[in-house]
Amino acid sequence: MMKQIIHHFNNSKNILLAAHVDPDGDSVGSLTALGLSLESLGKKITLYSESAIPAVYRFLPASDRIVRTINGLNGCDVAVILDCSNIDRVGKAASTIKQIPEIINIDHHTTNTNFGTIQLIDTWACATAEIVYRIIKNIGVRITKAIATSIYTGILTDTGSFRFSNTNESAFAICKEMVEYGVDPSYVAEHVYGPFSLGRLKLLNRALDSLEISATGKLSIMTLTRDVFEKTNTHPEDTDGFLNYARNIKDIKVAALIQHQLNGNRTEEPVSENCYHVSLRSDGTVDVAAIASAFGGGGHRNAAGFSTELTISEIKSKLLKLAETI
Ligand SMILES: [Mn+2]
Repeated sequence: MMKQIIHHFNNSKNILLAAHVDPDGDSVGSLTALGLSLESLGKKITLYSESAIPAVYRFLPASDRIVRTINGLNGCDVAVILDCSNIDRVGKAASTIKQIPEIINIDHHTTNTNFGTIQLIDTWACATAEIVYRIIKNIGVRITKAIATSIYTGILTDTGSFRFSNTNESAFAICKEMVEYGVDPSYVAEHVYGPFSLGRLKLLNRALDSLEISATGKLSIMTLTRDVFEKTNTHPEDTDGFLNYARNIKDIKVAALIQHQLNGNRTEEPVSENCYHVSLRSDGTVDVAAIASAFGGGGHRNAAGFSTELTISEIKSKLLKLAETI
């Protein structure tokens, strides 16, 4: 697979790289790291993310070059889809991207559907950025500080700062190497975990206030509706990390956050009025990817999610029913 991918990169002229909607640090970091690497080989690159890049990741080099729309194929001969369990995760452009002759699927989700013409899926990788790192090493690109910062950020954020169960030896080894290439860990942390806005603190307050615990004591549910985002002048990206509080409660095995789907931070184009996004986190003993799959979503064993048009009370009663079995 690695050989085939490098062969395709070497023989291509014009490469489209795409992240998933509502991108996280791994998705954005993988996008900019691989994009800058391919550009250094003389390739024309297009970096694509349907959603705006969350403010905390806008410090990443080349993040300002990520486009939110593509007009046709523009001569792209290869597409690279990063950190997406299925191709529709790239959003509306999926149907256009599907027409690109070579589609390379690079991911670490256990729920990956094996889409594309070439797959490089490693569910043991701590982050897609780990797989991107291996590709970059294999192509022989010189790792600049910009590329290193992108890889470091992908691994740092996807491992929850080396706390989650996907934190492996490579996470430390690669990040150590990235620091040798000039990454400044405190600079990255300042941006990624930087000071909260007042609105975000108020949103956290509302989220904690909404906490409900199942009768079994094993499931916690937080709920945030559209009006709360409006009142606190915040966006869905501001809920990043909230689930850690709900999951860290004693005896809790699964934490859920139900929020109005506001189409990422693109509040200008809301999705259907009553669509909710549910994020799930596990303490490691429950496979939340399986729960999310039952609702048509996906993810990892310990972090997954799904979108649904069920009402809040329907979602809660389904989740509470599930809680009786965990
Ligand atoms: Mn990831």
